Amino acid sequence: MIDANGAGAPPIAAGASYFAEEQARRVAITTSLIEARGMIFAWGMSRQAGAEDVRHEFRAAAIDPHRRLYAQETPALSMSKSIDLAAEPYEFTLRPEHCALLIIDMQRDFLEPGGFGEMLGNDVSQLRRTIEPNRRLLEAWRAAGLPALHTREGHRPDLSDLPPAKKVRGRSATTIGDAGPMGRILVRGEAGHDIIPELYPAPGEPVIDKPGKGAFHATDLHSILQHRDVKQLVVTGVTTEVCVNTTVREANDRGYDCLVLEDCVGSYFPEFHAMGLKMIKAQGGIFGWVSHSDALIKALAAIP
Ligand code: C5J
Repeated sequence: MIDANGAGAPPIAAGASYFAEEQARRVAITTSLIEARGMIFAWGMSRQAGAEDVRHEFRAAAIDPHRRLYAQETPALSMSKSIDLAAEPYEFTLRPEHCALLIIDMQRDFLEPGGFGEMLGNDVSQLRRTIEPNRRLLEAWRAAGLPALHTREGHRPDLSDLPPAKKVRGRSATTIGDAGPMGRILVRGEAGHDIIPELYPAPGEPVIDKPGKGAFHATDLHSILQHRDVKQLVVTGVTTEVCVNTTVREANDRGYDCLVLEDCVGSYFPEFHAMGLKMIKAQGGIFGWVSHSDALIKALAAIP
C-alpha cells in the first residue's frame, strides 16, 4: 500500500534519475545545434546575397523568438524583407512571401439591399461599410502581387451537404434552399450566393465554397495554402462574430497567424462586431492580431 507521501513505493532503480537528466540534456544540446545550424545558414545566405535587409532579418531573428521560428522552418524563404505594422495587442510582422488575403463571404445575399440578410430584418448598411475598405485593400494587395482568396457560404443544389440541424434552426418560414429574393437561399450557382461585384474575384484567385461557418471545414483551403507555403492570413469579410471568427479560430488551430482588419470586417450587430474583435486580440492575441486597412496598405507600399 503506497501512502500520500510515497511511503511504501518500490525504491527507484539506481541511475534512473541520472538517465532522465542525461536524456533531457541531450535533447537540449540537439535543439540548440539545430537552431545554430539554421542561424549560420541564414547568415551565410545573407552574405551571399549581400542584402542589407536580409542581414537586418537575421539580426531581428536573433532577438525575436517569433521570427526565429520562421527562420528555422524555412531559412531560405524567410530571407525576404518583412514589414512591421501597427496592430493590437502588439505589432504584426508581415512576411509577404508567406501571407495571403482571405476575404470571407462578401456575398450578395448578405450585403445587398433586397437580399436574404435584409429579408430577415437585418441592417445591411452595417456590412456595406466594409465594401470600400476591402476594395481599396484588394487593389493594393493585387498591385503588390500577393495572393488573394475568397470564400462563399453555401450548399449544393441538392442540399446533400446541408446538415438538417442547420436547415431547421431558427424556425424561420424561409430557410436555406428555399426560394429567396435572389434565387434559392445560400445555394451555389444562385445570384444571391455570388460575391458582390465590387469585390469580384480576379481570374486565378481561388474561390472556396464552404458549407459551414469556418472556411477550413469541409474545404480544400488548408491544402491550397500549404501548397503556396502560406503561414499568415489577413482575414476580412463578414460577419465578424460568425464566419470571420470561426475561420480565424480554425486557422489558429492549424498554425496560421491571423491579422484581422477592423474596418474590413462587419456584423449586423455592432456590439457583436466589437466583442468579436476583442476576443481575437485578448490575452496577448489568443487568436491573432487586429489592425486597420490603412496600416496594411501603408506596409504594402514598402514592398519592393
Ligand atoms: C457569415 C452568417 N458569413 N452570419 N454567415 O457570417 O451566417
